[in-house]
Amino acid sequence: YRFNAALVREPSRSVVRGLRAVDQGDPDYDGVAAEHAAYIDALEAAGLAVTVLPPLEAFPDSVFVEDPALVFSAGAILLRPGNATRRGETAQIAPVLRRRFETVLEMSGTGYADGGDILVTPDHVMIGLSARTNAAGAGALGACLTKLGLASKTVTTPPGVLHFKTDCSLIEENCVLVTARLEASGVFEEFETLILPQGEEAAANALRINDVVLVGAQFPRTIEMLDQAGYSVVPLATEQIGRIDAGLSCMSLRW
Ligand code: CIR
Repeated sequence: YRFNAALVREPSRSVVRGLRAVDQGDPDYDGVAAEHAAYIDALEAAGLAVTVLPPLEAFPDSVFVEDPALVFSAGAILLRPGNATRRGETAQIAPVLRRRFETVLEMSGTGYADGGDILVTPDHVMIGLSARTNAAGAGALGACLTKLGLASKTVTTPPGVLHFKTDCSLIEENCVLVTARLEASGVFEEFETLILPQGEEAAANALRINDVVLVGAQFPRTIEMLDQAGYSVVPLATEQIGRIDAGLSCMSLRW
């Protein structure tokens, strides 16, 4: 969670048609844009140099740059997103990453993987199987990670949950913020855990950046829990992007 730089993409007007599992009504474009602007401000305040890419009207979900690629200081990996409507986002972000990273790897084969399913921990990279990341994709991604000198392990996402990181985030080298349903799977046995209060599961996709933790502002009990645990919490509105199943990690790539 120690980073110097981040890449984000401005939401397109088409963001109102973004994918969602349950329709709670379209997000409002101006609302998404405001949440995104506040997110950029928070990344900068946390010490990151933020590069802002232009919007892509043809890809409603392209504001979620975390999904088509993974970045590390050692290099980047281009992913093949699990939902067909998002697959073209990789070709859009590839040249940007090639300009910045000497090593840019591509997954072999035809499997797929979304960045939202990848949790980077100090010892290994966890690859969550989900409707967006299949076994073939996890295998191909694992091979790319090996080339970058990173160990990985494949884990499972609770049924019906969009991404592995919909339900967890790393907030300390050895501590994760996690939903009770994911914690019950035993995947974080070697970690300390902070369990999300019942009813605030959607706060699990928080984002630790340097000395602060970005958390959805509409989750007061989670904010209080983190505050009491000694974290410096930055609450950010996520109500509009939340309508298209997004939280705080999805809107940036960090390294
Ligand atoms: C999607 O379904 O792909 C988008 N509406 C939400 C993606 C959220 N991404 C993430 O959590 N990494």
